[in-house]
Amino acid sequence: MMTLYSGITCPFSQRCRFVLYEKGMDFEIKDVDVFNKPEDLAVMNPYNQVPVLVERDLILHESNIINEYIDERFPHPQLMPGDPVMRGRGRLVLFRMEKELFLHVLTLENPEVSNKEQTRASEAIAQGLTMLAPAFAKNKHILGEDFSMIDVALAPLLWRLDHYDIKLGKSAAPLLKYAERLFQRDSFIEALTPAEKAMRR
Ligand SMILES: N[C@@H](CCC(=O)N[C@@H](CS)C(=O)NCC(=O)O)C(=O)O
Repeated sequence: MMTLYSGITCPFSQRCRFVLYEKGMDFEIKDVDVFNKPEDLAVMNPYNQVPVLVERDLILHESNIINEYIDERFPHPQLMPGDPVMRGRGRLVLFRMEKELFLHVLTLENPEVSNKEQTRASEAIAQGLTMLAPAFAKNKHILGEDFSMIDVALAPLLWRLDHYDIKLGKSAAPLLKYAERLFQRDSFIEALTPAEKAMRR
């Protein structure tokens, strides 16, 4: 059985919980308080961070790497595109998402950065999301019609917009509608921790 070491408010851990519940197989989630980390976390992950996935003698870290492993190990429903061209495009979108959005999420998750840096990070995210928004007037999901791993990767940020005090203008309406669709998935709801549920009322 797979065990996920997961931060109770960690957006990267939420990605992995979301995929585990999408797949619907047996797994165990061990809640980790990132401000009081268990000693063995540093043994499992040289960066001493969650999420970490353990399955027998395999230990993985990095949310997108963990999620691709789960997707290949349990192929139904398949979350990375089956077609190599679309899969390549999907990986590129994941890469850009990390560089252009989640780099700033890391700033917002870091309690040691100044208010000025936090504001700059929120503004950069707002700008990035606003650029993405018009595509959702046409497309149901990031890669088009089908829900995929790329939607999984973005969802925890969309869930935290109020929590991070990220303000979006009217032109982001299609993105917010898309977000509401994601939030209605059973797997998304099941994967939320009580602390994450409290982020949105
Ligand atoms: N790039 C990593 C980011 C993981 C990450 O930043 N985890 C944070 C919690 S959200 C953490 O463990 N922080 C504790 C620390 O860095 O000491 C991923 O995608 O898994």
